[in-house]
Amino acid sequence: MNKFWESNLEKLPQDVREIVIKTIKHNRWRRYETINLIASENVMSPLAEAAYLSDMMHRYAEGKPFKRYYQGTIYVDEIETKTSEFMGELLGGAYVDPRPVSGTTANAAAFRVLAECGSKAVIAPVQAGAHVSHTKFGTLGALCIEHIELPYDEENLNVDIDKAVKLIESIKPKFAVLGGSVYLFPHPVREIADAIHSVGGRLVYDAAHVLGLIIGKRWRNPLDYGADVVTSSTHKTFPGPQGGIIASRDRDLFKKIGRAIFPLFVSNHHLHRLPALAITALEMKHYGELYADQIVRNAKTLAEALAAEGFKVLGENLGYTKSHQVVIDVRSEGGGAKSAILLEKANIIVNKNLLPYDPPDAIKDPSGLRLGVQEMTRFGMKEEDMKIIAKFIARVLKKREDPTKIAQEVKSYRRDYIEVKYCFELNPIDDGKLYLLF
Ligand code: DSN
Repeated sequence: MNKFWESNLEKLPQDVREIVIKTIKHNRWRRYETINLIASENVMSPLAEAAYLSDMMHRYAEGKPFKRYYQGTIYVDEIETKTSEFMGELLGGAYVDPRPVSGTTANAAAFRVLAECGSKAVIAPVQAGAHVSHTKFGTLGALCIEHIELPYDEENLNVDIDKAVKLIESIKPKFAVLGGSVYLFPHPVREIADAIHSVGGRLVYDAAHVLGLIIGKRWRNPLDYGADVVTSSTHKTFPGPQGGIIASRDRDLFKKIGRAIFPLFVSNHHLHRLPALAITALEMKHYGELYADQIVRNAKTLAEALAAEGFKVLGENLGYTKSHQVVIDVRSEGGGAKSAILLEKANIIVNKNLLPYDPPDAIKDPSGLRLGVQEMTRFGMKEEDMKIIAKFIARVLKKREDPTKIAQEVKSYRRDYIEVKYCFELNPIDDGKLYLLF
């Protein structure tokens, strides 16, 4: 606990103090003591974090910049315009709308414009990583658009291109969705774009997990390969504030989707995200390639090191991974649920995950774990650290060492990786005190 809280906590009523203490405990544990391998998370730079905690979090600005339904938005308008410009430039030229408050909201707006209730959409097979919002259980279902999975190619852990093209030609869906939440290798964007365009449909690419890799030029930019719309969140390999964006090079389509974001799916768009997103975009302009390069090298190294420790790592024949993710089968270590809990006791945070061969109802105790290296890379970890992480994991799951003992080792290992890298050096946090931008 820092000095400010040490000397001031007692001044608070008991129930308030409890909440403050739990928040401090969470912050310390997750930011300073654990190795976080949740593939969908990241941290902002201190500067972006300070900008996020701005007065904008209290304000409203429904509508588009300079065409609002509220007064008092002049700086918000200017920052939102710049945010869209910066993100569009990073995506190799695109119109960008930063108003969706999440990737799922971005998907909802795009899907709503591309198809009506009762029509059909094809999606990447769930085994190849489709996100729940792409399915009948999530946003597609809420819009009563029928989801049809593209066929799966077990050998390549990916969409089966030939069968997918035939399926698209026969059912003529309104749109296709690629991209997702658990995928190690790029989906076949060009092939699916050509097929869907030949039947008059559109391709949506959900870049939530790989946005930072795309911007860092370590993953194909789907807009260059025929995607009509990119939806994304802004807080995974792209290390910005939690939120969403929509990008497109088709001005008419972009405008239609903009009219669906507001008023259909978002009223106010959580304005404090905007300066934080703009600052992160500029960080990624300067450091994105270096950062993305280290992420993919770290993921591959972690996969190889886990395999060397005796784990069954998916994608062995394909080089394990080209993304920030590594997926392991832990059936022989007791299953995904048990393994994830054991690792948490050792201060290693992961999530259990269905593997391509799991039945969907195994969701509570699936066979696998999904690991993402983007956050630890952001804190400066390199290939050698990945080998050490693999050893920690093996000691917990294979050698069955006491996880609470390993938790202490993880905590001291983490001490060297507290500062956020790949960002501007100015750090408005001093001795635990955050200097807000007032
Ligand atoms: N559910 C998130 C993930 O962990 O991939 C994405 O929204």
